[in-house]
Amino acid sequence: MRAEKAAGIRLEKSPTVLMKAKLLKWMALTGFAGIGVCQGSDRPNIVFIFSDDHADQAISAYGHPISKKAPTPNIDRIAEGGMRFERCMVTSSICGPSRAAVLTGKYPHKNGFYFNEANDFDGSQVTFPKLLQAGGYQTSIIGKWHLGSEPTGFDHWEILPGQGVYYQPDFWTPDGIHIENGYVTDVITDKAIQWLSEQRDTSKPFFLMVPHKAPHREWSPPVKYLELFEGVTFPEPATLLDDYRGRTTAAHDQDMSLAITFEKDRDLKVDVRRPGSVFYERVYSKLSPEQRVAWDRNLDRREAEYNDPDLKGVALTRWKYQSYLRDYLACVRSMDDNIGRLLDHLAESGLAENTIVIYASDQGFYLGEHGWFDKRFMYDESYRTPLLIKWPDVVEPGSVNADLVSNLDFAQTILEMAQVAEDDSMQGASMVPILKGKTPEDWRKYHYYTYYEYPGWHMVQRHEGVYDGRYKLIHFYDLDEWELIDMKTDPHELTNQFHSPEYAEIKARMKDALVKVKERYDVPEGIPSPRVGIDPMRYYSTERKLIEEQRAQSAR
Ligand code: SGN
Ligand code: CA
Repeated sequence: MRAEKAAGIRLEKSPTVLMKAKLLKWMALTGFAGIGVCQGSDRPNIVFIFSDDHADQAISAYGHPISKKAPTPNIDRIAEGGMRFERCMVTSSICGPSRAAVLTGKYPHKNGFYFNEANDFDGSQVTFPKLLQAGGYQTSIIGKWHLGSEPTGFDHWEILPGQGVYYQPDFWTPDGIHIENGYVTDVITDKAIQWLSEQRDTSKPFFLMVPHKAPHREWSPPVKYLELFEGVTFPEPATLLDDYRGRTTAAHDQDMSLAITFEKDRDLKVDVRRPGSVFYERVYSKLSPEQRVAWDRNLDRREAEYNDPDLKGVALTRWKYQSYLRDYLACVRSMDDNIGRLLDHLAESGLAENTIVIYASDQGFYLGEHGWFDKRFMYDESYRTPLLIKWPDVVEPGSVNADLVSNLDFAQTILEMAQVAEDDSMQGASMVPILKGKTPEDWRKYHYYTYYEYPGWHMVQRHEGVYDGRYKLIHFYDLDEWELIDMKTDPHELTNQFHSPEYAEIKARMKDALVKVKERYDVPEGIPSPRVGIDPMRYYSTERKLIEEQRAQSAR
């Protein structure tokens, strides 16, 4: 069996695990009772591991130079045993809207969730977990939720309130909120394994969603990985020092650059051992005495480096980039370890053979490309999200797909995997034929993107756009500025071809495509900005706020 072989790559390493798995398989085949290997159903179990802000540049299965220095062997196991998607495009590159799209299979104008923390997700609407439940699945979610309202459609839920924290995290459950000792990625994984082994109803197939906080800002690694990448120099992206020449006002005026936005007492973790610093409030004040000793050593080193008088200008930006990647990738490493633990548990318990494993992030992320961190823009690094699916005996191990798929498709895909009917209101399509190696003739040729959160964190203008796998048309409609990008000749997205005569025909085709996709998804014209009247100053970073204040003063 193909998938067994893939699982065997790991199993071979441990003869006990192998024996245990074989025994469990025999018990399941012979109907030996009481072991919980999907009795009562031949439908697959589904484990959906969902991370936060994990760029595919930081997954070694995707082969990017950064990941060569910080490999992810366990996430790669999912790719090796299944399909790796190269063009999974998000509906909106931001947490809440992405999660709402995943649950409902709909764009924001249909599910009502336009931007983070704006409103609570309307949990009374149809979601795929509810349909799974009605279809006989047991459903569970353990980890980040970030949709405000209480989860619906889950038999079991333990979620991080809001963004969650890295150390000693709170968990919100139907019984209230309580604190757990430990590092968030470890705790989520412990809970997921515990649910699988002790709490679930073994008479039913299950759907388990494991959404991690990592590697979200403020990128705080566990103590054991604080020094993991000390002395490692990560390759810089070609556009680290991008000057946005030729691009729209939106690219110039964002507040998400390493040079300006990256905050000293939050992101650089310098001068943070005092109440009032963001890092103190969110991380340092939560550390146990032993954890504090390790962090103090690490913080001393950062401060010494930062205080070098020669560290300024471009050298400082470069140093920030290295510091950022060390933290980000150490969080990824711990997540990868934990994903390995979860995969091992599935193998050891005999569940792996009948369990589909999906790995995705809520969106991609900038790892220094265009001089940025964060996401939001329709440029590739944040518009794309990683997607890996291992489906034993169905998906060809090690396969790669480049169709335009989307987080919009996850709901219908999971429902078809579970043989549960989709809801007519869903706007995506099931990827099951693609997973079986046959892309339907009428698969989407154009993907529609939309982003609404302005003013807001990082000050990215509202925009929408359409992408055909090569050309990308972006409209910053509040500014009425357009960008047309040719990803083939300009993979770093540095040249706006919107006004180039040689692109006139392509521009016309893409404009027409934008009108058509909007018709198809029933997007109303001129959705009013949901954030009118919000003071942008509230969202500017410390340094950018100073710049804005100086600007305002000299204009007076
Ligand atoms: C927080 C972060 C932002 C980030 C948003 C959205 N600020 O507000 O940097 O863009 O979350 O992230 S922080 O001070 O909390 O670090 S998302 O993943 O939830 O969309
Ligand atoms: Ca996110």
